[in-house]
Amino acid sequence: MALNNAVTVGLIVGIAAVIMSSAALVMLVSLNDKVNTVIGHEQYENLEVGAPGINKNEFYIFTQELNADEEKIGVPVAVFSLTEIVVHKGDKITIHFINPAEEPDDRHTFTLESPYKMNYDLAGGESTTFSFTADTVGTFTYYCTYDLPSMVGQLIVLP
Ligand SMILES: [Cu+2]
Repeated sequence: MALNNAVTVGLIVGIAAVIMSSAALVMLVSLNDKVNTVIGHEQYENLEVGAPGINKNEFYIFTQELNADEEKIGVPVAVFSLTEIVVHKGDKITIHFINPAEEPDDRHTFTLESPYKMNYDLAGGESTTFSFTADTVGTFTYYCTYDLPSMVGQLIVLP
């Protein structure tokens, strides 16, 4: 009889333990889901990782003539070294625009239509630095007036 009682108590304790650990597991899983949701959301909305030694919203753009036969290919073979600039509305952007060509005749421009209307025209060997505020959200193509349609990049202004 004493043995039976002990077995019964043991069984009850065992069942209770299983129920409690299941409940704990369910709570843990749901908590984990919540944490993942929060982390996932923050990663999507806010996570930005820079690189050592660079200032936020400061960009270096070089012009480059690719080693290719322009006549044969049929389009200009010059490019911008940086073809995508992603910023947020209200950011003050600084661009260092550099034309490292040996020949002064190898001109390139950094040009944007309205609302960011600008046109910086550099001879080979010249460089310039300019700043502006990203006050309009959207995607804006910057281009070189001498090397369309191929010498382009995109300024992307997020909300
Ligand atoms: Cu160009």
